[in-house]
Amino acid sequence: MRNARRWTSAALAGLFLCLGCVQALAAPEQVEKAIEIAVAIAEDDTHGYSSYADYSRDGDPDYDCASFVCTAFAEAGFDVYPLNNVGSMIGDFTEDGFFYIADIDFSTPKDEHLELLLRGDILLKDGHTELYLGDRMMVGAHLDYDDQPGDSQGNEINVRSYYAKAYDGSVWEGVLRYYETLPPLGDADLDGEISAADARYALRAAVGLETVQENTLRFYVADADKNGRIEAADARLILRAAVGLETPEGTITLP
Ligand SMILES: [Ca+2]
Ligand SMILES: [Ca+2]
Ligand SMILES: [Ca+2]
Ligand SMILES: [Ca+2]
Repeated sequence: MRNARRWTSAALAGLFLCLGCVQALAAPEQVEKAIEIAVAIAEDDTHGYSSYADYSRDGDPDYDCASFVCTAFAEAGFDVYPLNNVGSMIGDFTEDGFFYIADIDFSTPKDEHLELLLRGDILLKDGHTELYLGDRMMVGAHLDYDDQPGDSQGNEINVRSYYAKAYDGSVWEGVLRYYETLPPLGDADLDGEISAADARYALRAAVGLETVQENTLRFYVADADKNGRIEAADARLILRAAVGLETPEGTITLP
């Protein structure tokens, strides 16, 4: 036990040095297309915010938060309904290759939870959604500020700096993320590659500093030895895999 603890703190100390080596990879090509469409809508101020009815938020000329994000993904070729409400997005998107990831703790400081976000993640909470762009930026449709169609002040739909906590104190609850291929076994931070950051995440989960719900994508990949628990042994296996000493056996198995 003492040895395990010593290994744990030594590994954590070493791994902290490695943070920052993993950053803003490009999203899958089709997600990049959705980002491009979303940013173009945001920059075209003939489009503003409206949420009253489907005909007023269908992009002619205005959108609400959900129709803005969903239209961008629909126009990029995803089989999703452009006029979803926030409440119907998870069901619709997870039928088309997206995973809903609900175990990121958005109440932690930004520096901690931003490590777990990827460019192209769709941020969700009850009643609101925005699209994360990486590098602490996001794009979304917020509010109708000028009380008329369009975005005369340029702040109704725009690219802005990332926030976790809204004025009402609520934080994001999860993200919808698209994978062209499932993340490899051991990829505990779900960014598609095995690195020391994954070992760090698994280790934090093993000692209770991160909560990983069972039957989630992250649980399956973090349990690198596939024994049904996330423990220091998984972190050790992932760390060895990150430096090429071994490969976690097999693939993840979804329920
Ligand atoms: Ca705008
Ligand atoms: Ca307006
Ligand atoms: Ca990773
Ligand atoms: Ca395990």
